[in-house]
Amino acid sequence: MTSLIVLLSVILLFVVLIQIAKIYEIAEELKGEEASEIGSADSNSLGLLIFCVIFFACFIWGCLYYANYMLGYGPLKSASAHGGSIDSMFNLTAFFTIIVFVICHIALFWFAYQFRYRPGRKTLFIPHNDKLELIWTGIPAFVMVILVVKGLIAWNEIMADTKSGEEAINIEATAWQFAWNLRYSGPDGQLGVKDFRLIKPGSNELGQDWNDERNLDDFNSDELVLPKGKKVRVSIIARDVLHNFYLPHFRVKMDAVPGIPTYFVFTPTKTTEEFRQELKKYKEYSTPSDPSDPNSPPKWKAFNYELACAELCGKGHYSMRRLVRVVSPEEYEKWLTTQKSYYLTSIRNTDDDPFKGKPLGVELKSEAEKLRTSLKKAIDPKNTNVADKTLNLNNIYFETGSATLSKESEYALKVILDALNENSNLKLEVSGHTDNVGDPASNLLLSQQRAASVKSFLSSNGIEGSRINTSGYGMSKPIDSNDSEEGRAKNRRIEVKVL
Ligand SMILES: [Cu+2]
Repeated sequence: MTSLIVLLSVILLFVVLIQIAKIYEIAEELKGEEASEIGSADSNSLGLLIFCVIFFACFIWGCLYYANYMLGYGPLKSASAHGGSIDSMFNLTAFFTIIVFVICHIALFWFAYQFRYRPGRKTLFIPHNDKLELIWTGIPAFVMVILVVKGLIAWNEIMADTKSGEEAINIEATAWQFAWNLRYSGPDGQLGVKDFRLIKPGSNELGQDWNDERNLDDFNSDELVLPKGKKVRVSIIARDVLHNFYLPHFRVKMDAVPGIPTYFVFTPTKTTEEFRQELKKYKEYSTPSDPSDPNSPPKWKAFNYELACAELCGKGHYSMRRLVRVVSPEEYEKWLTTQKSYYLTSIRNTDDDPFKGKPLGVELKSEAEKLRTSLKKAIDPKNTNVADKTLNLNNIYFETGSATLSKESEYALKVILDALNENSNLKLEVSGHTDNVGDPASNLLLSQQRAASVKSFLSSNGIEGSRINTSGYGMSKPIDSNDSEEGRAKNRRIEVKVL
């Protein structure tokens, strides 16, 4: 029924329109052709003129109304060191094009009005004019040259890569449908190598080669955290289709191409908090961030920098948004200490780990640092806590069943050696312990020999023998149960005691 009424209404509307057109035609015939043409030319050209005025009024209003929402204006000034030159390029281009835009439109509408139809008025026909040709080719060419030269200078400046040895934060952004993987280089400052053949969904999304030591400290982060005032180099790559690494507030935008790594170097100049304070000054950003909830925090407070994929890479494209947080260098250092290497947390000692069951340089180094701290505490004469005076050197390794020190032990031994060299009054007791596997008498002998090995290492590095006592306790002083492999491993140990 409803659709029948709609159909009838549409038919009726057509009939009415046809009738109106007929009435108009008859009225025009009565007026005479000439007068009617003059009349319609007058009203049309006046209409165009009014349209022109309204058009420019809307244009100016739009510019003013949206100024504080546009990148580069109001509070949205660039938050990176190079961003200013992109903004000034944009403004320069806008300056020239707006001049042409305004002149062209005023001329277009004014000509339509000025030269509207009049009986006997003839069109002026100019077949060729060298001067005109020269003007309208020469001026745009000149302006183009200015824009291109200025643009090239800015481009070369912005795209300058970091020099080798230059300090920069190295990050890799890998895009796929529909996510980003953000990999930081870790303490060594270098990203480890990858091979697409090593990609293993779920455990090795990037195809990192664990045999490359630079990979071992790399870590991943959901959020892009950057320090203010430090150079950041992002290498950008995609795994499937074209994506685009876009940080609008930093004027960073670069395609992520499968198979061809691209990069961008930039320096953030405003922390997230500083940018929020900038926004706070503008009334546009004082309204609730959630329009449906008047009690939600204002827009400036809810603001975050963001990373977007600026390539229409598929239907889940919008979900590639990531938050970006710029903090002070101190806060960044603090954040770094909370980040865990992907290898150490997810790969270490699994079947994918080429170093499974073997001690690792990075681990030994960090253990040695811990030992250095606790040894300092043990040596401190003000510290009278007896428990602090005995240290378990859990990074001393011997060849199985023998007293020969293996190379990995050097990290821990070096710490002991340093302490003895720095504190000439320091005397130590080195004691060996074993688990309960095997014959007690030979275990006792082994523990004594192992303690002696440590002493001889220290002596061979210039430490007087009288400063080090050694003893072996065999299996008599376990610190854990001997029923599990883990417990037995803990019981096989070397201890030092500050005397
Ligand atoms: Cu994408």
